[in-house]
Amino acid sequence: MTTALQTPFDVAAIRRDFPILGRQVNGSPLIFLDSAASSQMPQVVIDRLVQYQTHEHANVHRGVHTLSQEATTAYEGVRRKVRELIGAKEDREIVFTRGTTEAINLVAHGYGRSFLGAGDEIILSALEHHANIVPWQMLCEDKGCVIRVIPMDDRGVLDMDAYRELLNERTKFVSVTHVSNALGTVNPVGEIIRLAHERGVPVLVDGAQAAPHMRVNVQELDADFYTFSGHKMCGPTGIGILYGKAELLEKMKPWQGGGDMILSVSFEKTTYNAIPHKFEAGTPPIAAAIALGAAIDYLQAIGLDAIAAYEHELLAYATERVGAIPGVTIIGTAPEKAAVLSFVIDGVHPHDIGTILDQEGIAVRAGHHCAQPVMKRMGVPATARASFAFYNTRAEVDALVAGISTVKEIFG
Ligand code: C6P
Repeated sequence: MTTALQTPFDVAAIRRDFPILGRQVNGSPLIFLDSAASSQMPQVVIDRLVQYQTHEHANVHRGVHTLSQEATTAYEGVRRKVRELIGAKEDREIVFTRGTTEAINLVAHGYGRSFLGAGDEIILSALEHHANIVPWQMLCEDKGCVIRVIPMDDRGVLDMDAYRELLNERTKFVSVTHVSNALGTVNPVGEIIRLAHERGVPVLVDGAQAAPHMRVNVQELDADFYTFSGHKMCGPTGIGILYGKAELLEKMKPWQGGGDMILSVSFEKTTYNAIPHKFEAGTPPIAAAIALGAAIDYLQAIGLDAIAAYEHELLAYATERVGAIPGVTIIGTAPEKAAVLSFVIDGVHPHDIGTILDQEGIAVRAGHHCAQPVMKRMGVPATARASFAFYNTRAEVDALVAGISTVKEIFG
């Protein structure tokens, strides 16, 4: 088992922990600049998955036999690790979901359907991923509530004065992203929460692009709900987290019915289990949860503050170099950004940028990034997006710059 080193930030050692970073793509070394879509897994996480599947697999919370008890202990142990990672007060405030999308849908359903009604207003921001728009629209269709949107400026910075004006006696919920996946803007979520709480309005923070890149403390933020995905933070797909304050989770209705979320069932009446199990119907993604625990250990060993500092420096370097290329425009120039560099090249469709870079082994995402309203506001149909993790290097940024030059030559 390898463990990445901390000080000084030893990116070469870290890269050795990720077997995939050693592979070739289209005859060139892989340069993976798509971690915002899904990050790579270090060997320790892969090993933990294999260990569980090989020697420990059993269902949780169901068996008196040893394997089931071991699996339950490991699974519940990850709940504690998540609680520690995000500074939550209690383990029972951590709900395992399939990912951020499911976590937001759970709140829109479990909270929204009980506590929001006709004419009530939900404030979102102009920077949201579709996962933090569509569940609220579905709720509004059914319940007659209304979505209001905090606008942003040309840099991708939210207009906080407009937010203050949007907040009113009809506001019943605020749901905003911590970090924009399309532009990289870091939103002032602490201030957004503080202002909402002055009016007693609960706030959900979509932390999908924040949790992998910075230290998050839900109690310091005073977030009511906080959501993120395992596969963007060196864990596997199929596992995500909903944090919710216990008093809110307790008054919410369960979303799905079935095993684990019940205390007793008869044809006349079902009694629900306590939180968080009330929201975990059916057999959960046990292997993915246990591997997420290994990913959290791995990130904690490096240190989220060290990761944030390293990535900040890398993003500044990439911004300077890519921004200096004639004909290239960076989309999203907020002063506070994390891990994401979106750009367009004059006269070249972003999909062509992505395809040509791929020929050189460079993986970027091209398209609307599941954030079509962001694209519309920025006046572009799509962008190419390089997104960084702590295993990326300046040399990879240089390769991206060279790749962009190739794109420009081809489209000459
Ligand atoms: N963004 C991207 O390439 P899931 O798919 O449930 O793990 O995460 C959804 C999601 C929610 N909010 C934000 C801010 C996100 O960035 C994402 C996922 C990926 O940007 C895939 S579209």
